[in-house]
Amino acid sequence: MPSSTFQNEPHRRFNPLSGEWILVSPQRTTRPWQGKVEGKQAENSPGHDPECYLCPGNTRISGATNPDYTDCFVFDNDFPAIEPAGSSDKIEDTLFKAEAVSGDCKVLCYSPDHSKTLPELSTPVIKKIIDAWCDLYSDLEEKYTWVQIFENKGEINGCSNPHPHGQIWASNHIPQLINDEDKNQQEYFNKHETPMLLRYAEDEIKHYERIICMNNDWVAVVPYWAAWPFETILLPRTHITHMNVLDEEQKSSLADILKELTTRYDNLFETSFPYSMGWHGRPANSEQAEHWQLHAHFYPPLLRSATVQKFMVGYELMAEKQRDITPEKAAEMLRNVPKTHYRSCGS
Ligand code: H2U
Ligand code: ZN
Repeated sequence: MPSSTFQNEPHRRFNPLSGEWILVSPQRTTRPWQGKVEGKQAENSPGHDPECYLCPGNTRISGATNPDYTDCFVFDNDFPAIEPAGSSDKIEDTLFKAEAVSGDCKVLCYSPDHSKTLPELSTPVIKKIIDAWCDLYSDLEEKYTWVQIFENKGEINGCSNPHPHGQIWASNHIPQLINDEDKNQQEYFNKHETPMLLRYAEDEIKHYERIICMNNDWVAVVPYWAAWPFETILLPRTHITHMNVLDEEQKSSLADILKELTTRYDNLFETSFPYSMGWHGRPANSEQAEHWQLHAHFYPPLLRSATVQKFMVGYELMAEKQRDITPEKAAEMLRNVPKTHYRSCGS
């Protein structure tokens, strides 16, 4: 939907994927800021840090030593949030319901180079990360119903280590947000006989105003219903239910768009842009999954500079999520920055 109607007045937008409403207050962007100012993150880390738990050859907290890896490196999380040997215990009480969980937690180091995050890695290296995601997904979906691939980047975001890495948590239960997306996509599919996010990508391409970048296979947009200021969703342009069905060409074009999107993020405030990103696709062993469309969410916490953070507090915690700048304005800002990483300019 083109949104010229609501560019300057408070309004709410509906997120059909999560089922939530979001309050948008574009008139508020001129308010003064006297709150917390985050310190800029350290910019020049070494290629190998002897103190880093994730660098090749170093010893982790558990005492295990990392091999001298040269591509991606996967290891079992030394402090897993979910463990393989869960029981099947349940508490069925109406007000005190609980169930046991079991699963597996892995850490994926993207590269041996401690100093480079995703946008500064080459596309062949990013393609290897995508291959690693697919391999981990196939292994884990044999045993678990949900495989969550994600990356939490940046100190401001609570990430414990600047070494480029992501995580994979697999579980025998479908987590809450996935359950909501599953239900909403199913309802849409039943009514319209087409996957919601495939139709959504086609519509966004027609409107163009929220597009950041695209190629033959993928499109990155600030969703119409974005809650975080520079939130994006990365969508395939054809019907793809989950990661393992991507062919080589789609993986290469995914590497290209991941590099471009994260480069644009870094260039926006000339900082290593923090975010939480993660992949959603059809749950493992789904009998009927035509309603699912693979996608990645990026939720960056920054608001208006490298040092001013968006806090989801107050009204957001008590009532509903709220944003000031419109998704259209955010998309325009991301579209207008250069495609070449600011740290590589002139080098
Ligand atoms: P972040 O993505 O939030 O930085 O987390 C890194 C993960 O790496 C975290 O889940 C694990 C932590 O448990 N880790 C190890 O398994 N071993 C270590 O020696 C350091 C960190
Ligand atoms: Zn490191």
